Amino acid sequence: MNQFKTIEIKESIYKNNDMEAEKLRNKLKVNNKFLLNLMSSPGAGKTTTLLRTIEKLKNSIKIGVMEADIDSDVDAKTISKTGVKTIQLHTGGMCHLDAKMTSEGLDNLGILNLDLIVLENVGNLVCPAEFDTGATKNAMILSVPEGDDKPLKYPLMFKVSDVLLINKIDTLEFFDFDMEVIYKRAKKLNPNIKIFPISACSGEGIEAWTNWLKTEVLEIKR
Ligand SMILES: Nc1nc2c(ncn2[C@@H]2O[C@H](COP(=O)(O)OP(=O)(O)OP(=O)(O)O)[C@@H](O)[C@H]2O)c(=O)[nH]1
Ligand SMILES: [Mg+2]
Repeated sequence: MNQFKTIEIKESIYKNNDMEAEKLRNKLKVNNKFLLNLMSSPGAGKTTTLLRTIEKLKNSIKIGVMEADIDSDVDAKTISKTGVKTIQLHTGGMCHLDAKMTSEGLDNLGILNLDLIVLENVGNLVCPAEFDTGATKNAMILSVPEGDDKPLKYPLMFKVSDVLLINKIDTLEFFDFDMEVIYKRAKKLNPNIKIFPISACSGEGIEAWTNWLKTEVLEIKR
């Protein structure tokens, strides 16, 4: 039997998403909960990075995960094996989550005993950038095979993200991907963006990323 629930969530008809998102962010802060919205194109490595992150942090931080997908529960199955509280959200065809949908997901997950909740958003570099989920921080993953031109093509995603994880650096030798160029392009769009080059497969760079995340999660409790 599956260790997680699956919830069908509908697009909210609530127009004022920004207001709703701000309300959720404040509620999370008051309750000392940190919600990380993890975004990327399909296959950039959200689930693999999450597995590494859970492995590093689960002994010191209580983690819960919401897996959002149009359909399927492949990722929820993978994540639930780590033993962290997991829920699958089906968006019914929608390519993003808004604040109301996120809030509904959190209610179903049950966050009373959690410090960090990670939302693995639907794989897409466009729609999730347009809808504030109410998360404490937004993190995006760009993987090396996708190319260093992505800030030029999908600037909003880089603008709304607090963190950029450059994943699959173990493949750098096979691709024409310029690290210096990607830093320049991302920082031009968002001077405050934190950048961590990682390989979710080899584990390279994961320590710096999880140290940053842990500090942020503990900070919200102060
Ligand atoms: N070489 C290499 N492959 C990776 C790395 N991280 C992930 N992958 C591979 O990339 C593929 C996609 O990884 P996922 O973690 O499923 O990506 P995702 O972003 O969760 O995908 P969706 O949920 O479908 O959007 C898998 O075959 C992973 O093994 C990495 O650091 N290096
Ligand atoms: Mg995934």
